[in-house]
Amino acid sequence: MIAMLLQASLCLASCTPEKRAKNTRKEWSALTKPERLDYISSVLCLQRLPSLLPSVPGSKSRFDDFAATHINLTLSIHLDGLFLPWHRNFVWLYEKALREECGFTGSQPYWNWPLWASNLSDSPLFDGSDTSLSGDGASLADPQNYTLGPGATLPHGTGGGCVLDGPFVNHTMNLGPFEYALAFEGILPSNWSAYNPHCLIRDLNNYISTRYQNQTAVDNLLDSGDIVEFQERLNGVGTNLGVHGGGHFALGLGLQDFFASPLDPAFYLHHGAIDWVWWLWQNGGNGTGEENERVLALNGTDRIFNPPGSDEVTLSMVANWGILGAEKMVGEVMRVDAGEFCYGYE
Ligand SMILES: [Cu+2]
Repeated sequence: MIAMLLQASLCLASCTPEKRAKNTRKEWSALTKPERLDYISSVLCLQRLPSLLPSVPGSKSRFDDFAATHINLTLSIHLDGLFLPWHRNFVWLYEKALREECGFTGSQPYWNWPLWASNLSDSPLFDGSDTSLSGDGASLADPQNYTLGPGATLPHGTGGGCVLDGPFVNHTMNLGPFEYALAFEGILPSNWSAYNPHCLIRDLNNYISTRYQNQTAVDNLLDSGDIVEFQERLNGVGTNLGVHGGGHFALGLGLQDFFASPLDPAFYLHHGAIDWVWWLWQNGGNGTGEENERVLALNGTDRIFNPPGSDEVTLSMVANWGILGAEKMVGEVMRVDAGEFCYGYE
């Protein structure tokens, strides 16, 4: 019955190969400079548009509305069964806002981690030029190691302070920051919506990206035999950061913030890449469409760390994106060529 309902709703919009080809998401370096500038100016526009979330004092712009929604839902959308489908629609809603509210004419780009893993500041994404998303932060006088857990630390990178150059040098993060441990304790602070302006920080960290973002790690992820294995290799186990955590940690405390990381525009290229590898993995299964068991494969609940008592995620579970977009069934966001989606990757 659910499958039939999904089938019916998915068939409403027809995603032809031609339509999909026009919506091809590319790695940042594959974009022409005018395409990069179009994306950057659209993000800057979203950062200027007034917030539609008056209940969140710290959300000052449409750009902030996305981070505020993510903060509010953090404890249900990470390290669980909702993680992949929720973020797929989140990035798509962001792309849609860039297009519809800021005149963006391209497709959401992504960050192909292994290309730049050994030298992040060489990446066209983080080289600090006008066609980057800004570069490293100022180096700190007394940089501290990052703590992953008891006895587990990682070295700091080359920055850590406010970004020094590029288009987002004046971008202000208006919400947070949140302690890393809060997510593990399952706590959303009661003052999460407070206005707390601070600069955009970055700490480019080649040690972390070399370790977690290399081609072997990505190949290993794509070799996962089932969704359980895929999620483990994506998110890591114990103090292994996995490919997902690696990308967050490799950019410093801003991206390490479980709650407020979408305040850095780089979030959407990292999560564009998460969506890209999920799509690659889904396509690696046998059969086409929903006969391919990977396409609708889910694992986990609707609560961080899948605690007992939380609800197992199913295709008919309804997920929400706050004011960013309509509620959807999880089954409506599993395919990039069905429902409201019609995009591909190259
Ligand atoms: Cu997230």
